[in-house]
Amino acid sequence: MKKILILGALISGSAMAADLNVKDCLIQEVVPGKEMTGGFFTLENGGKDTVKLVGASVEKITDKVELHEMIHKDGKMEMSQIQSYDVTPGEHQFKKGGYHIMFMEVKHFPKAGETYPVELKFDNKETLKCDAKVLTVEETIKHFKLDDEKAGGHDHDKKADDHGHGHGKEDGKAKG
Ligand SMILES: [Cu+2]
Repeated sequence: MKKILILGALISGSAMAADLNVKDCLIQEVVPGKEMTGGFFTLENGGKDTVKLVGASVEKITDKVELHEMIHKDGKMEMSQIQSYDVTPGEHQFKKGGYHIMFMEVKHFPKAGETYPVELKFDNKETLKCDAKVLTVEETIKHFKLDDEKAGGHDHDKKADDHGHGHGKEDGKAKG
């Protein structure tokens, strides 16, 4: 009888929590020479209240995980750390080139095909867990259909550089 009561308490406890869900968790492989990489996921807030995402952890990869946004600066997209993200009712996609979590000072380098448990932390003390699949940089770009855009950094699709070169060499050095 006591067991049933405890179980009942657990169920009602979680039913009181905000209606939050996480899906499509991904981690991009670390670009060679780097010690940081991004994590992506989709958050669904099925409740009526805004909840703040305040942090994340993936203990196996690093102790240092930041929340990042992308901002326009001098005509370029740059990453910038934020302290929290308002999860308003609805769906929120954290993606390459947009909001993401950033694994800093990576000590264990994740390999494509592996999965790691990611924990997201909210200001109401709730946490959400998901298994994040590791994708190569190319797979990540494909996943977010970023082929035609700069994905915000050095690691964007090489093809984007194929045009735009070859100018500026015509300034009158005609010899002979
Ligand atoms: Cu970042």
